[in-house]
Amino acid sequence: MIMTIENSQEAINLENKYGAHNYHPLPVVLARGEGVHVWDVEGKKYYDFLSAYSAVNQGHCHPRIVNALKEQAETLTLTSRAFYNDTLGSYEKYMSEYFGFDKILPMNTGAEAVETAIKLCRKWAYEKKGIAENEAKIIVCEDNFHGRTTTIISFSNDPDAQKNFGPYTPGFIKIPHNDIAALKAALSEENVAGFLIEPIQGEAGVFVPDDGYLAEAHRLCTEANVLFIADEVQTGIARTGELLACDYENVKPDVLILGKAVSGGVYPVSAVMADDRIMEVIKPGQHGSTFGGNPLAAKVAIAALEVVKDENLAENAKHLGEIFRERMNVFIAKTDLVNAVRGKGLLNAILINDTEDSSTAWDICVALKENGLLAKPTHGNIIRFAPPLVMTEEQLHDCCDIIERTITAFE
Ligand code: IF1
Repeated sequence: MIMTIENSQEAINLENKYGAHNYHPLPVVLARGEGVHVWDVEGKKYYDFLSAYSAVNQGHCHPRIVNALKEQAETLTLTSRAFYNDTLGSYEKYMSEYFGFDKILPMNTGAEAVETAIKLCRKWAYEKKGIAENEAKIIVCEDNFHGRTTTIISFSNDPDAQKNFGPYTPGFIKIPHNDIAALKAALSEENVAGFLIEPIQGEAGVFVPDDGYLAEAHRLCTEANVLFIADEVQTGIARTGELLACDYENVKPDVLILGKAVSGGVYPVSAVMADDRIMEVIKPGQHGSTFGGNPLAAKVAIAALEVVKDENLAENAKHLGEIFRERMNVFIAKTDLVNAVRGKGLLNAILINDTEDSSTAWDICVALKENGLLAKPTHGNIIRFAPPLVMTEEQLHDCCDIIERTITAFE
């Protein structure tokens, strides 16, 4: 029997009783979303300043994307890859041309796409670079977040993500993000196959590397015949003010990983993009997924990416991001509670002036919720701010007013 939720507390109680406790959500129960706004069960309206961790860049329930879903849902939802269908080829062509690669390997979640990229890199290393089988090493960055599968958490240094999930997958070398000397040293090691990097580290706290870092890292990888693998699951799809964060430095990754806003948050869609010289190592039966590239995903993703282009979301994110950081810096000069703001486009974070283990950042987010804006701390004293990219300048100023007013009340 399906229960109708009468009030927020009822929903919270149900999740507490029947759901694994693998999250600690902010105490708000959402019932509807439209554009930059969401409403809770009691009908209270909020600005969404998290965008489902950058999956809803196009705004909640974008009509063009929802209509694409509806139309395809009444036509053909899933065939599996045991047969061809009339949407996959056009989707693959669309994605290859949109991002400038020869081919796509379509998957569903970001972690699956990261796992796919790791397998692709290793296979390329053995079959093209000539590294001895099972000896391939992939360089990763400390404080990375690439998902929650067993192999991915094997190279995490976040105890919460890793502890008691062993034994761990070997074959990874950890170096600090934004450190060229460390990358040079790692590239001189034996059997290096790839370098997997988030152009901006999201979960770690929106760490933007120095200008030129990505271009130099990519150059060094090319020189060492090592694949530069960009995880743009969170930074991609116009979030940072360019279509991809790598675009700021004209870096074309050897392997590009996409997810989240590829579908505008309407359906799980992820993808790995690469040119033939790499993608051709995958032969029939060597990788796949029941839902990978299904007709629903294909039509939803095309609509979501058309919206990114037609509504100039990258330009808007770049423009509003500059306004946001400017307003925060003026505010920071007037308050002791915030140390810094950092980010690119509309992927930003503020640093609360308190100890890592203090609850101030959390308490501020609860107060922001009371004042009609939803955001959540990443780690400790860092609050990530990532509104949908369809926000207007007026709405952004309204949100900055709420943020400043709320934090000031904490002084
Ligand atoms: C959660 C974090 C963000 C990602 C990058 C791959 C994935 C993610 C750069 C995996 C996913 C999500 C996961 C979600 C919360 C969110 C998150 F806080 F976990 F770290 F955004 F920063 N690469 N990030 O950011 O994609 O399998 O989730 O589709 O697990 O709570 P996924």
